Amino acid sequence: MGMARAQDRSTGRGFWGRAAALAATGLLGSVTAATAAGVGQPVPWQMDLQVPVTAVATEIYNFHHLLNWIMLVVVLFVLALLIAVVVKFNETKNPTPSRTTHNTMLEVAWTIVPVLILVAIAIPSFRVLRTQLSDPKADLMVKVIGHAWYWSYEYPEAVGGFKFDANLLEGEDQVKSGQPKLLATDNEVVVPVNKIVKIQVTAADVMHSWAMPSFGFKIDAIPGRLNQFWFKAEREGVYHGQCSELCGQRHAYMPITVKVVSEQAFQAWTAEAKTKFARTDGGPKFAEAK
Ligand SMILES: [Cu+2]
Repeated sequence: MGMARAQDRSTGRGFWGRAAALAATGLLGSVTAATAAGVGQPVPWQMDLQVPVTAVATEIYNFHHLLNWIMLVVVLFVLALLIAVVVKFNETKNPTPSRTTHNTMLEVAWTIVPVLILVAIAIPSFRVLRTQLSDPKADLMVKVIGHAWYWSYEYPEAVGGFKFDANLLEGEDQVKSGQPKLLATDNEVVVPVNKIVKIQVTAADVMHSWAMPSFGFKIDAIPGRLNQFWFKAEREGVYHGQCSELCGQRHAYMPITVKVVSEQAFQAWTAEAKTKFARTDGGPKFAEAK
C-alpha cells in the first residue's frame, strides 16, 4: 500500500487518475471483447458493428469509423465554443455585449470549412458506392424469395437445380443446434468461400428485405421485381441476418442463415441437397445471368 502510494506520487497520479485509467482499460477491454465475439451474429452489449467478412462490408466499416472520428472533432469543437461563450461572455463577466454583426473573414471560413468537410466525406463515400455497384462475374447465382414469413432459395441447374424453404429454428431444435435464438433457420443457404455469389431477390406476397450485416448489405425483396446484389465472403463461418422490411405479424421470425464453406464442402453439400430438396424443373428462372 505504502509503495503504491509512493508510486502514485512519483507519477503524479492520484486516486482519480488511477480510477480513470482503470475505467478506460475496462471499457476498452469490454469493447474489444464484444467486437471479437460479433462474428456473424450480434452479442450482448456489442458497441461496434459486426465483424465484416466481405470487401464491401470492410469498406462500410472503415467509412463508418472515419465518420465517427470526424463527428467527434466537430462535436468537441462546437462544445469548446459553447463553453467559451458561457464562461467568458456571461452577464457578470461581460456586462456590455458587443454589437458587431458582420465579419467577412469569419463568414468565409464558416462557409468554406463545412464544404471541405463534406468533400472529405464524399470521396470515401463514393468509393464505397463504386464497390457496391460494381458488377463482377458471378461464380454462383442464388435466387432468394421472400414469403410471409419465411425465405425460400433456388440454386441453378449448374450446381444441381434444387429449391428449399428456410424456416425459423425454434424451441428444442434451436437449443440443440447451439445457434442463436431467433436468428437461425432449419435449412441454411450454403455458399463457397472466396467466390462471387450473386443473389437475385424477389418476394411472393408482400415486401421483405434480405439483410446480412457481416456482408454489408440489405436488399429489398419486392413482388414482381428482381433485385440483384453480390458478395464474396472471405471467411468461412455461419452468418446470421434478418428480414429488414416490416412485412407483417411474423416479420421478426424470418431470419437468414448463410453458411460459408470451403469449395469441397460446398460440392459435398450440393450433392446431398440435390437428393434432399425438391427439384427446380427446368431450372429456376434467373434474369439474364452474367
Ligand atoms: Cu419479411
